[in-house]
Amino acid sequence: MAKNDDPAHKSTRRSFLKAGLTGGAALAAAGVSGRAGAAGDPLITEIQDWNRYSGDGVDSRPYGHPSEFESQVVRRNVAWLTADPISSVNFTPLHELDGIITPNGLCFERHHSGIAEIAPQDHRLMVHGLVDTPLVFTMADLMRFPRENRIYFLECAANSGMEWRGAQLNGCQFTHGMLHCVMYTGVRLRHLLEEAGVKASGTWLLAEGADASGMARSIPMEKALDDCLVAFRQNGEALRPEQGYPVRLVVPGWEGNMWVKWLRRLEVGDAPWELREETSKYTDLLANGKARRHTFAMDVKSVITSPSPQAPITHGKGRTVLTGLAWSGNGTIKRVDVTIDGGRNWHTARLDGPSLPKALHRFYHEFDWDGSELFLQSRAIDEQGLIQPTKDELRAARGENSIYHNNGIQTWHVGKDGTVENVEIS
Ligand SMILES: Nc1nc2c(c(=O)[nH]1)N[C@H]1C(S)=C(S)[C@@H](COP(=O)(O)O)O[C@H]1N2
Ligand SMILES: [Mo]
Repeated sequence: MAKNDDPAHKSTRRSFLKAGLTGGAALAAAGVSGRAGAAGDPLITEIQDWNRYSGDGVDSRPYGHPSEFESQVVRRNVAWLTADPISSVNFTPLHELDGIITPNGLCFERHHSGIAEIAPQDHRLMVHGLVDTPLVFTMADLMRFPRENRIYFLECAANSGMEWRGAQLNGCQFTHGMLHCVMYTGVRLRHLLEEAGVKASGTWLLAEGADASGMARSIPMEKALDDCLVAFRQNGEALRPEQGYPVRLVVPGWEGNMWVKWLRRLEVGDAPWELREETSKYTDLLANGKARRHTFAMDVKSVITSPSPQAPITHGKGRTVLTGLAWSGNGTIKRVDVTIDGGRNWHTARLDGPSLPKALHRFYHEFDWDGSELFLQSRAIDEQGLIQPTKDELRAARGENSIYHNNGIQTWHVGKDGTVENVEIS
C-alpha cells in the first residue's frame, strides 16, 4: 500500500476513508493521490466477517453468477417504447462494462414474438429454393462442419433511433444499448450453401426464424458466401435462448435485424423478398419523401460509456478516466478522437485491447478534471477513413424522418457536481 504524508493530500483523507480502500496499488502506480492517512481505518484495523468466517464451498453455485454487489448491472427496457414485452427490446448496460466482450446474460434482446424455447434435437434447418439438392440439417449435422470462432458486434439498426430529433433518453444504456459483442462459434454459411449447391441464378438468400413471428430477411448471396456464420455458441457456451438457441445467423457488420435467431430456413432466390422487415421497417425515409432501402452495413460510430448519465463523476476534481466504445460495419477502427470541451480541442483517445474487424473497440482518455462544466464527445474513424458525423451533419444529409442508422456524435454534459446529462450541441 502506498504511503503519502504530503500535507497537500490531507484534505482528501476523509472522503477517501469513506469511500474505502479499493485498488490501492494500481491507483498509486497511476499517480493518483488520496492514499494518505489510512491509519485508523476500521476496514484495515478490524477483522471483517469475510476475513473471520469460511464462505460457501465449491458447488454452492453450479452455474456462477455475479457478485451480489453488482445487482444494478442488468438489462433494462423503456416501458413506453413498445406496447408489449413480447415484441420489444431491452438494452445492454454499456456504462457498467469494460473491454469489448458483452457477458452473455447482459446482451440486449430484441424479439418480435418473445423467446422461442427449442430443444436442440427438435430443431431443423432447411436449405432449399434455387439449389441442386434441397437439404435439411439437424443440430448434430451442423456440428460436423469445420468450426470458426469470430468476435463481432451486433447493433440493431434502430439503436439511437429515439435520438433523431434531439436528445431524449438519459443514459448510454438507452441511447446506444442495442449493441452487443461476443465471440461466436459456428460454421460458415457458405459450407451449407455449397453442400446444397447454389444454382447460378441464385443471387439472394432468405433467412427465416422458427419463432412465432417467423421473422425473415433477404440477404445478398455475395454476403452469404462471404463472412456469414451459422452460430451455435456465444462466448464459449451454447447460445442463450434470448439470442436464438440453438442456432442463429451471424451477418458481420450488418444491421442486427438480419441476424435471424432460431434459424430454421434458408431459401435461395433470384430477387429480394421485400418482406415487412425490409420495406415498412428498416428503411430510411428521407426529407424528400423517398426511402433508402437495403442499407445493410452499420456505419462508423462511438459513444462515451463513462462518464455518462448513469455513470456520473463521483470522485470530485482530479484524475478522471473517460472510456467508451467504437465500432464500424466496414472493418476496424483506425482512430477515436475525444473532446471534453464540446469540440474546441480534440485529443486522440487511447485504443486498448484487440482491434478486430466488425467488433467493438475500447478507448480511454485520462484527464485531470478541474471541476468545471464539460461537454464530452467522441468521434470514430474507421479503416476505410469514414468519419462519424455530427447530428447536424446527419440531419442535413438525411432529414428528420429517420429512425434507423443514427451514427451521430453523442454529447454528454457534465455539471460541476459531476452529474451527467444527455444534451445536443452540434
Ligand atoms: N427469429 C428472429 N430473429 C431475430 C429477431 C426476432 O424477433 N426473431 N429480431 C431481430 C432484431 S430486430 C435484432 S436487432 C436482433 C437482436 O438480437 P439479440 O436479441 O441477440 O440482441 O435479432 C434479430 N433476429
Ligand atoms: Mo433490430
